[in-house]
Amino acid sequence: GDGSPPMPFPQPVKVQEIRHTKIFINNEWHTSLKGKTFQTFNPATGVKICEVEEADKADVDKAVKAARAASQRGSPWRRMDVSSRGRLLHKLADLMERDRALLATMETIDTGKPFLHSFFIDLDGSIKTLRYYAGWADKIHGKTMPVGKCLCAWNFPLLMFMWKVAPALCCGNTVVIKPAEQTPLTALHVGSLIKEAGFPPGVVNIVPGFGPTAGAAIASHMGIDKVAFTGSTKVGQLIKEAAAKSNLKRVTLELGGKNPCIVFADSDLQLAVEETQKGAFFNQGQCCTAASRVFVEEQVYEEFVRRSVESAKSIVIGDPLDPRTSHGPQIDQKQFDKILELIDSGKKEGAKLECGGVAMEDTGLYIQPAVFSHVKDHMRIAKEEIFGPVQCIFRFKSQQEAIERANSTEYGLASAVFTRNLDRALSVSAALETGTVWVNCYNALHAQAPFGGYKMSVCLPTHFAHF
Ligand code: TXE
Repeated sequence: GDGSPPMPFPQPVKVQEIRHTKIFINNEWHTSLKGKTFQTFNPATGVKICEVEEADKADVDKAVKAARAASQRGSPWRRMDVSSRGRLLHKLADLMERDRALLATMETIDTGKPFLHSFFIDLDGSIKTLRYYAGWADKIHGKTMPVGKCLCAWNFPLLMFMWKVAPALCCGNTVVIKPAEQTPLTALHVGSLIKEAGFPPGVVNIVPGFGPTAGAAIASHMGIDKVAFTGSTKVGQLIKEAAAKSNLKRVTLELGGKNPCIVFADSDLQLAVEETQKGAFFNQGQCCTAASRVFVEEQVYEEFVRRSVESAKSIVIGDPLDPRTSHGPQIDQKQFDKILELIDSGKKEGAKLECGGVAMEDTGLYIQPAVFSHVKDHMRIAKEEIFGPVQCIFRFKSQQEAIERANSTEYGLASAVFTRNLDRALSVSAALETGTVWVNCYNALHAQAPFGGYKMSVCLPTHFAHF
């Protein structure tokens, strides 16, 4: 080295007590009108973290009233000049940087994702998203929509929050946001930072609660002009239906994926093995962009499978707060059971389970990363979104065949091509029906780049990438 001491790793902080567990409306903390609470658990231990106030329809109404009032003509938020709006977003980003280790620790405790991932990926992405949109605040001319509502998934709680809230605020909207019931904690902490940053009351309101109650109230609310949602395709359909049946509010949906990678024999094989596997197993496989179908050209198929198995076996599974851990537990029992059931279906339908795919014996919802070879297109594991650490490897003969099979899905979110031939990279990229195509890499996401897709993966009526 250059003689300087090694960079210390960031460390998780000791969380004695979760301070913010209530409904956030008008920059104040409220108890639920029905007097209900729900529990949130640490998926690595199964231990309850705390109780959170549960918002229902009446609490959503209250939040919408606050958001409406905050966007009235003449309100502080409406009168604020656009560069001050940008400065507020930067201020919030500064506060998140100050609390970065705490937020990363809370995210890890609530989701089970490894601490260093929370710190370097989720927090980095959230802060950069805020700064990116802070820069847009004084450069947008045209119409804005007064009240937006957002519903978020549990796989990237903080990042999804920022993807939705930052562009909405940058345009001068007010929002009501419902975090996923599994992971409300970081959103509520950010509520306290929003107040500290100096956003006027009612600009951001946070209603922790469940889908069929609080979520459905949002989707069908007459006082909301726009809804943005990340979650399952099934619930996405319900939301668009509820929006249509109520006030035709605008809808942005970010739904599932069954994302293909095509690995040609002329690729850097080791790079392809590493990137596709990172794509399959990152965040315990709980990514809408998960690389769940890997098509490998027949000449290198056996070697690719051999190296993928070797690589899967070297993954460090363990306590997500331990910085050495690269793979944590699944989010909850429902997802855990769904994944194991799909793995079982893969074995029954004749795919070869090369390694992993079994639950770990200790406590916690751990599943050993699974590699399936000899997967056929008709199998359930080839068609359904698994949302778990399962890599499916297929064999192909010709480029045309690989493209057709990659595209034959109802989804169209992301894909990747691995080849050293630039002409081929360009022509295959153009032929793949997905919003993003990565070339010789995977999951390269940036606040500055749009994120969208084809078919049943997304529904994006605005030019903004996320909101
Ligand atoms: O999702 P839900 P779940 C996929 C993934 C996963 C499956 C099920 O395949 O295995 O979905 O996960 C809210 N009206 N993804 O059950 O139910 C709910 O409260 C309004 C992909 O967790 O879609 C939560 O905030 N809202 C995905 C959010 O929807 C409702 C991320 C997601 O829950 C609602 C997550 C209703 N009727 C799951 N019902 C991705 N694209 O990354 C539920 N919700």
